Amino acid sequence: MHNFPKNFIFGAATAAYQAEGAVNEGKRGKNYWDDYLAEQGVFDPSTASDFYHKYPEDLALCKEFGINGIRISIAWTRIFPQGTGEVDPAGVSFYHQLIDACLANGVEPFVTLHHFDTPVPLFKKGDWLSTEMTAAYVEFAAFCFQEYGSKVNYWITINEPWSVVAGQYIIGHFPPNLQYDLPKAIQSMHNMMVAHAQVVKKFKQSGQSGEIGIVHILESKYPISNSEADKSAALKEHVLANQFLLDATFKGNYSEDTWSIISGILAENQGELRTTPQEFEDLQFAAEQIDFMGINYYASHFLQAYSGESQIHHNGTGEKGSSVFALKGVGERVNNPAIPTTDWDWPIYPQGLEDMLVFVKERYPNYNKLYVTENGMGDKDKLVDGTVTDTARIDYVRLHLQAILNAVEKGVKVEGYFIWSLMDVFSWTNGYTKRYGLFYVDFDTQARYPKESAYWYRKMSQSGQLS
Ligand code: BGP
Repeated sequence: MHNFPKNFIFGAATAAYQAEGAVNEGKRGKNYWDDYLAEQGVFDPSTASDFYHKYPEDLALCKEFGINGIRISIAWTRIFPQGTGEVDPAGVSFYHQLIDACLANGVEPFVTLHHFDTPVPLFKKGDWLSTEMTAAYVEFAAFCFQEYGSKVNYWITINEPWSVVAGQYIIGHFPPNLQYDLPKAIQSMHNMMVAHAQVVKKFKQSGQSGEIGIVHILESKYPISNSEADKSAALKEHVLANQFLLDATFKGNYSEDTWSIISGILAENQGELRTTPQEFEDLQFAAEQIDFMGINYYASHFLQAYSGESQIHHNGTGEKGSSVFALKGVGERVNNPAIPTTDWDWPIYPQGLEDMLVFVKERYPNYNKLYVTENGMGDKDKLVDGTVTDTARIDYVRLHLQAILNAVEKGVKVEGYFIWSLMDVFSWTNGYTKRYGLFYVDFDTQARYPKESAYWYRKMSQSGQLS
């Protein structure tokens, strides 16, 4: 099958902090990346792709290249510089203009309320581990619904809870840079799901028009051998990174099989999960009311059993083969020689996307519909004669779109695809050398150049067929 479903969205994704730059415009407050990155002094996110000023040009490119959907996120600290309290009218008006420009160009905005960018005052209170954070987030969301609700048809509550906690509490490359703290990671995921649920409730109870969903990164996990021990390692990482969040999303609770693995991981890591009955009521409500889920998919993992202490090395430089990821009480990710990897050691495995889409349909029959809200290939692109010959990226995207069409043929409802990313953007832990865009950005001049992939994407979107 090569035909996309009718009205399929051929989109592209961005996130505020990675694209906008302009960190000193208006009264914008800091999120937790600003001081951390400044102290490190390795990457400067202050200009990024200058989307704050260049969005008219970027949206004109969308129109020209057949891109009819865009993921944007609202930077919380442009609206509430301190996370709560005083509102900055300049920030409020910026997002009106941005959303209006999307609509004027025929590009449907999918608007994310939290994409890795907690305001500093709330970060200091404990981020998603604190109840103040949840309360403030619900207020911020309600403000956005009120302000932009008449023109936004698709809202996303939170981007990738798993990546947030993996970065903050397991890998340690997101502030507060803790490592191997699985209990904090699990608690924070639960709290994020409760916050998501409260926002869904607010949205639905306010009689708002439009749809609301959440975006999860979902990477399939496979045992590297048929041994029971390796199978168990793969299952544990799957439950930790995928199923725990999916159960909360669609069941509104943690099923017995999920809970037995999560409680085992908590016990091995001397932790416990605190929950309240009210939280499960909210989760239940949201599970029944959620309109869609976005899946971000880049890679899958192969696992073997592991009995040592946790050990991780994050490959943030593109030095192939340098990654280590082993978690106490879970398992160890290993290289599968049959599967190619990117320079950042991400296994390229489209079958993992098809398997995941089918898994969601089968385990959660109430899922309603899905979008692939991020997928793409980070590479060390070279601009030659005004373009980039990014054949590897086209191959990567083609294979993943085929995997989506295979899943559609198996009855999974997938209504759109958003390539990560629209243009080259700032990568949180890899800086500017890991490029994903359909449009190359010269970060010195901020000029945009369509890559070969942009022309290929246009052909596909215009024909509605995978070529
Ligand atoms: C996702 C995030 C994006 C983006 C992407 C690529 O997890 O939602 O914000 O960064 O991954 O990741 P990276 O930039 O680390 O290569």
